[in-house]
Amino acid sequence: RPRALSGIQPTAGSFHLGNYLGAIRQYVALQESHDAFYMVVDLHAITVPQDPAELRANTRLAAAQLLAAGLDPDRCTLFIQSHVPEHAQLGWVMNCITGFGEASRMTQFKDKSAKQGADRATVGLFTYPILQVADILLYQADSVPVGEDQRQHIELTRDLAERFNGRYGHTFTIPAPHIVREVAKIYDLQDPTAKMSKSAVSPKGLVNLLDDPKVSAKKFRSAVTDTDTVIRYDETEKPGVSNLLTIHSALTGTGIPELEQQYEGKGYGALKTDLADIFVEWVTPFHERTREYLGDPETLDSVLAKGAEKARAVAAETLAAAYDRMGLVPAK
Ligand code: AQP
Repeated sequence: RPRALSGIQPTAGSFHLGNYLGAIRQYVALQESHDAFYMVVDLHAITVPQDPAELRANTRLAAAQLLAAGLDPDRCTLFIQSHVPEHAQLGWVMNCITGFGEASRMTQFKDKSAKQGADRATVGLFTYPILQVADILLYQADSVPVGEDQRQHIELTRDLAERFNGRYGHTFTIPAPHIVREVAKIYDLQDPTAKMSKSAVSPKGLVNLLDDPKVSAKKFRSAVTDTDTVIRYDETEKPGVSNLLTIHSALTGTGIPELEQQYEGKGYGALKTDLADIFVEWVTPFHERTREYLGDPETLDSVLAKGAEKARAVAAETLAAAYDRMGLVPAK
């Protein structure tokens, strides 16, 4: 079976709807066809300041949400990144074959450091895409399910894998991004030209999965649309309506043309109210399942421990091969 690998940050506590539709749903689907590895990337979370107690709690919460979303420990390997030390080790190797200019071109760093202020951004934040390269290459991943915002990092991964293979002989599988076009970028409900993001300007545009469903329903009902009245998919002219149609279609499985027909002659209010209801219906059992996993720390720990063991076996083999090819003397 081909391999799939992806990671998600525990930073915000709750995942948001963009994370779910853009990435996590694809994690769940790929369990069926791939030998899949998924991790909570706590080492990426510490590239920005974190409160230790919150990070600890959010890491477990992230794992619980992934299970609640449908990851099945019998069909995939779920683990915490820092439990597999090879990530940091191969990350260093990758740092050493990346050009400074090349790393400087990563747009996510530019955006995130601009938000924090250039002086406050850490070197860790700067090199985080390179750690991500190591995350992917360690597992010889063929496919990396991510949202559109990660495309550039997957390109970097491919470049570095090819560079390493070219210099030292074939060591790494060249991965491809698995980006599902329809849901690759879910937009902010208040600013439908901006990506839905945990660092949104206004919390009103961000739908957190673990918020009180009533609060989220209200956000859908007050989503920004336009001054027209026709419900039609048009990303350029009608970004707000198009985003709502995308979310509706993803949650119900109804195609967008069918939705356009269904809402012909109806106002935006109907679409927003329906979507609020659809979301609440979907998210309520998700809350229950998350609570169940959190309430059973023994099971959660055991899933994560088994996952780390399986992940380490693969990661250690890849790291040893990379070290050897580069000329590092193996320890006796
Ligand atoms: N709006 C989105 N639409 C589709 N996919 C998205 N992803 C994030 N936002 C959207 C995808 O979710 C996965 C996990 O993301 P992450 O852990 O890297 O978190 P992030 O990208 O830092 O999330 P945010 O909310 O976008 O954070 P900030 O505000 O810090 O940039 C990834 O596969 C990502 O593509």
